[in-house]
Amino acid sequence: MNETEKLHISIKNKILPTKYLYDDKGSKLFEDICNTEEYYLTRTEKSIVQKYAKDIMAASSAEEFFELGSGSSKKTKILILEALKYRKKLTYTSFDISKKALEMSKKELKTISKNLSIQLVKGDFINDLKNIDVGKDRRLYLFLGSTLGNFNNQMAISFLYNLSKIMKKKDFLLIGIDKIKDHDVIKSAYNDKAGYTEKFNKNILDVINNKYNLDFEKNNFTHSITFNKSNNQIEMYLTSKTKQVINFPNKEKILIEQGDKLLTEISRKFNDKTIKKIFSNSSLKIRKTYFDDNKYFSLYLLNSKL
Ligand code: AVJ
Repeated sequence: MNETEKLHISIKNKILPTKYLYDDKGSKLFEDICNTEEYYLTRTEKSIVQKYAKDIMAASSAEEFFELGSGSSKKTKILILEALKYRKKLTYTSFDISKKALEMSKKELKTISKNLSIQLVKGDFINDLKNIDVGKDRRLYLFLGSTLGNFNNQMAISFLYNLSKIMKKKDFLLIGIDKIKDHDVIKSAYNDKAGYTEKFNKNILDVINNKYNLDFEKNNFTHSITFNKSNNQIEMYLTSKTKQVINFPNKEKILIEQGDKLLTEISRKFNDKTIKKIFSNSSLKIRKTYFDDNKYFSLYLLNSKL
């Protein structure tokens, strides 16, 4: 099956592939979301990193960093600065699907120190992880921002298990996880008043239009969010304002009814039990857990059991 056929089936099932949210424009918009008052995740995670940077670096004694889905690397910068207090040399690799994110990362880090060497790798962490160079040094993998929340249980486990397989005995993984909390607090994080989340969500249509030569019209959709209580997840949708037809280059058509909701992203929220189960099913062992006073967000430092 080719890519267009896959996308066709996906749209018929009312799902738009989440990865298309993160093109260059989307990565920039996500950065804007992180700076909104409503989006508590980034600043909370940053405060935990700040508070425990020394402990994280002492526990992992990392000789190099490898960040998955790094975005702008602002939080990782704190850890890099901590590591450079004790190390003469450090390599940082940023692995991201967007060239813009890699550039933002480079811009953030290039002036830190001549002892830091920066590598940029463009890739999709579901498909390209198996091809990365695992290195010889003690590596700290970083997977921050609760990006794991984008994956359903099965995908989360297979992703983390694959990571566990490539981790050497002495390597660590630092992962950021958003926790279950007041549902209104969660919902407003995905519905900021300034409208960055709305722009971010609708941008997926431009990305798909360009890539697949389709004719989605942004103005025919509204941004909508629900909190699915049985799965403890935010679901982000584009809801159709009208009955409309999407035309494919091969002349196939998809009919979309008024009120139809196209799912663009899930963002799961975890409790200790649900996340621990995922880690143990992925052959990962928790070494340290860090959190903020409100217990809004957690960082876990893990080893591979394989
Ligand atoms: C980058 C996947 C962690 O799920 O909170 C923010 C993406 N989507 N607002 C999240 C996102 C809408 C974000 N992650």
